[in-house]
Amino acid sequence: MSIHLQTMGQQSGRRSWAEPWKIKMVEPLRMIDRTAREQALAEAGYNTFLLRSDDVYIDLLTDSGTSAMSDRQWAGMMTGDEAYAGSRNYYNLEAAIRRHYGYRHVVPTHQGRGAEHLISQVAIRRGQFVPGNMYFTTTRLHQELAGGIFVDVICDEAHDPQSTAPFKGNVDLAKLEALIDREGAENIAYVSLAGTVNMAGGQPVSMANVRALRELTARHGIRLYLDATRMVENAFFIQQNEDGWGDKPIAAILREFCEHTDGAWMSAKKDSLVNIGGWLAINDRDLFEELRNLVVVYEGLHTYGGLAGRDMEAMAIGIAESVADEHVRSRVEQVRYLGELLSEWEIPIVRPIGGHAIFLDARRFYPHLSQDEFPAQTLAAELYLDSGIRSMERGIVSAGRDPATGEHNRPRLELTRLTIPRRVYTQAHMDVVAESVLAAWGSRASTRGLKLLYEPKYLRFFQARFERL
Ligand code: P61
Repeated sequence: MSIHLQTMGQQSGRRSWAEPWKIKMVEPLRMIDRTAREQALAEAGYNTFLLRSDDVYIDLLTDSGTSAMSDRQWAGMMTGDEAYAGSRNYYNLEAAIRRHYGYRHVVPTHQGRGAEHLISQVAIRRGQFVPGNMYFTTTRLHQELAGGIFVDVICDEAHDPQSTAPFKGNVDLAKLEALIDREGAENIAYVSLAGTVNMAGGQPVSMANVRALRELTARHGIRLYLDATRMVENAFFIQQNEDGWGDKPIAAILREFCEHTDGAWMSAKKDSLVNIGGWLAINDRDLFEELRNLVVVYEGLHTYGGLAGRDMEAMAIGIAESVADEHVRSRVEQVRYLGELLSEWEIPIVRPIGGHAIFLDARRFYPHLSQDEFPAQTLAAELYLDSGIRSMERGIVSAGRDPATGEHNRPRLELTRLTIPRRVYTQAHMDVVAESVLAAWGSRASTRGLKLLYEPKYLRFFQARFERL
């Protein structure tokens, strides 16, 4: 194999550009030696969630809450108004959400799953169906805990890591229509649409698809709610790859997309560049009244929702920063830089390259391992052993068990996610990561799988333990 590196610009057939920021404060990294890594991993039950972060070198577990805040966000923290009720920072947050997402009523929550809990409790009647564009772990769990039955209506291409369709997050409207015909519109709680589909590899939804979805759901009187967690990144893909959007700013595309939906929930720990925070926003006044009543039971008063005033201020500023075109471009293109390097070395990853992470196709790393030997969990362990890089399993462990039968859910996708925090790592870090993946690829034939020793009841991937086979 001839290996030749290409600059970011060469990869995209144009002159290079650089991050639209410079570094003002640094956090030293530490790398422990191989023997110490072997011990740390065994103690963590071969689960990267159970490692101490002090034992991690480059942390690509998640892009959630791991972004670097700007000097303006830190300055905003100092203006925190920690009043129990009516904090000024809440009103700043409300204004930022109205301006950039366009929804009328805002309920803050401590993070995304707090919002998922509230919307699921209020909008789902026991036994109703909740169609969505592939499941997300916490989203589906809250829907199920509220008595809902999740149904995957994403397009077939999403389940194929090698399909290069540009909008693999799209809902298959025929699948949705068939569900409505079969079960009746009154038995559909709402359609749960995620902007960039995390479990599919960060794949976007097109503007054409959300418009058509809006038309279909409106015809049946069904509500359409958006998981806006990485919707800014979705807007970037529309700008780049959908006809008619190339000259529109990200901010305008985001607004237009949201206009086709009735409300949204958000984990602001991703797109919005904060370490903690979330919200729920909705246009319907009556539903809002119910939500803002429920938030006081589980999160906190409706003007803080489990957050400090300073956290809401950082979020309000982060929202405005997050929609700047040059920011989004540099964020998504850094992910792409890593992906193109790996592709050039013929390492199997999910294509097209998504917005927040590179997803390694663990089935093609380890064709000799059955899904019960946890190939993606194994690959995450191998990367850590090689270099101290932390990644995350997104396969059979993450998919959990069928609540009705108790059997493993068996997703077609068996992926290991290298998730890139925003504004944190440099291109040199990406090179180090790529070389570690290459090392794991080189030793793939002799890699043995894992055996599951323990799994907790909810969201098992966070706390499950394994041993080497
Ligand atoms: C992540 F392993 N994501 O990707 P909260 N919707 C979407 C998310 O990506 C999301 C939430 C809602 C995480 C953190 C995490 O199985 C896992 O603020 C599209 O985390 O409560 C979170 O937002 C929930 C990691 C969550 C996981 C669940 O890394």
